[in-house]
Amino acid sequence: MDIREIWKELGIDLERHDELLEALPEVYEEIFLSQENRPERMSYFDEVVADIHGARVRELYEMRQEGKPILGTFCVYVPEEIVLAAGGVCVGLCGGAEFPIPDAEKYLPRDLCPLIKSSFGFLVSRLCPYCQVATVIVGENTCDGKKKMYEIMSEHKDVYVMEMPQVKDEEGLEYWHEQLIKFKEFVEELSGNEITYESLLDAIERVNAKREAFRKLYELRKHDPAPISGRDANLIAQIAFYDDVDRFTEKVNELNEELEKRVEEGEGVAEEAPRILVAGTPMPIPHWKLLYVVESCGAVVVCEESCTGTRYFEREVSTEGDDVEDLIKNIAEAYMETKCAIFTPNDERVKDIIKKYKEWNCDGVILYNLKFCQPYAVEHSKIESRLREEGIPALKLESDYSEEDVEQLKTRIETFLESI
Ligand code: BJ8
Repeated sequence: MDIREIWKELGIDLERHDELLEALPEVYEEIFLSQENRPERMSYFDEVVADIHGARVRELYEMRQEGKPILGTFCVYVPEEIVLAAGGVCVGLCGGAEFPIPDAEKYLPRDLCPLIKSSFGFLVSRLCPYCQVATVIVGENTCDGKKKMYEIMSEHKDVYVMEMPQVKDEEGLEYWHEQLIKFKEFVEELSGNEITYESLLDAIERVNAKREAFRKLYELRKHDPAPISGRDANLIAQIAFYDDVDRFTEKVNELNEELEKRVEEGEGVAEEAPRILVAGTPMPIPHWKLLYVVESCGAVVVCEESCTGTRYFEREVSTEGDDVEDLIKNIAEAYMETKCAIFTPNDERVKDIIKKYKEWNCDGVILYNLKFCQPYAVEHSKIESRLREEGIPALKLESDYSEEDVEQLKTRIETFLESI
């Protein structure tokens, strides 16, 4: 079937969808393809973006036709392993584009995080085939904005919401474990498949392999000069949310082989450039602005402490245990390690940022949050003072998906880079 036929069947607003895709090639050329000395194996990820609503949407559409459930998600707390074990697929739906925000503002307040508005806007404007192909959306009660948005979203699509603990203590872990058991039962009912020890173990191993590939990629970025730019590494993380798990892992491993050679030969993307750690809110596709501006100012981003970065791959799920119960417990424990600002207290995050600053041999930290994201904005004030005490140069930045503040960001970043 022609892809336009698929889009039509999924209820996409074809005219506006054409408009949305029209701008992409030019922006992509400027931000990614114009970079000098890019790893050749970025070509796979370039192809994925060039066909962003094509091949993968077709795959998902066909899976859905076969009766496999497609679960649209908005948070790294939704356990992909459980979905895979039931024969389903997880697709990250976090929106990183400005385009559908006016559609969202018909329902949601303007003073709301752009990630929430963009994600919601894509759904109500019928501009995202991933939203349309999803059998159900899985929300999670993390920040207040998302929590309340899911209530309105459920008027437009089936939504299952996972409850989240707020505190990481034993009770919190127990509560979270119970939520995972409920989620497992929900996914089993949706798919009509029972999750067995074998299917869950296999899913854990596959997702662990994806995380391991990522870990290697980030390890390689510790070298000086960095073998890959920050914007390319971040693009890979963005694609991880919707690509096929096994194919993606293979492609990242292939890229890692090329990067290993680069490291051996002392080849990199930006010699003697200041090395920056960006810590903060996720940067979903196509929110490429911040890393592009930082690198255009002459620095190189070597690590992102974010859910489109280290928070995505750091937790490895243990395969120890004899039954499904044990494995679910392992998933609960591993996922609770995620250092999201919605938890209180979250002191381990500042320690983690300091550790990463040292390990990635950085010259400065940019604490970044999307506008109106209270959990990260508040936490960053505290982290900024801690970094100062440690003598670590830090810059706090806040932005959204618009282009309006690019010049202002440039000025602030340039001044910061001169000071380090
Ligand atoms: S685990 S960071 S993916 S909740 S940026 S929508 S927090 S107002 S995305 Fe997140 Fe899960 Fe945490 Fe990660 Fe709210 Fe902040 Fe917006 Fe955010």
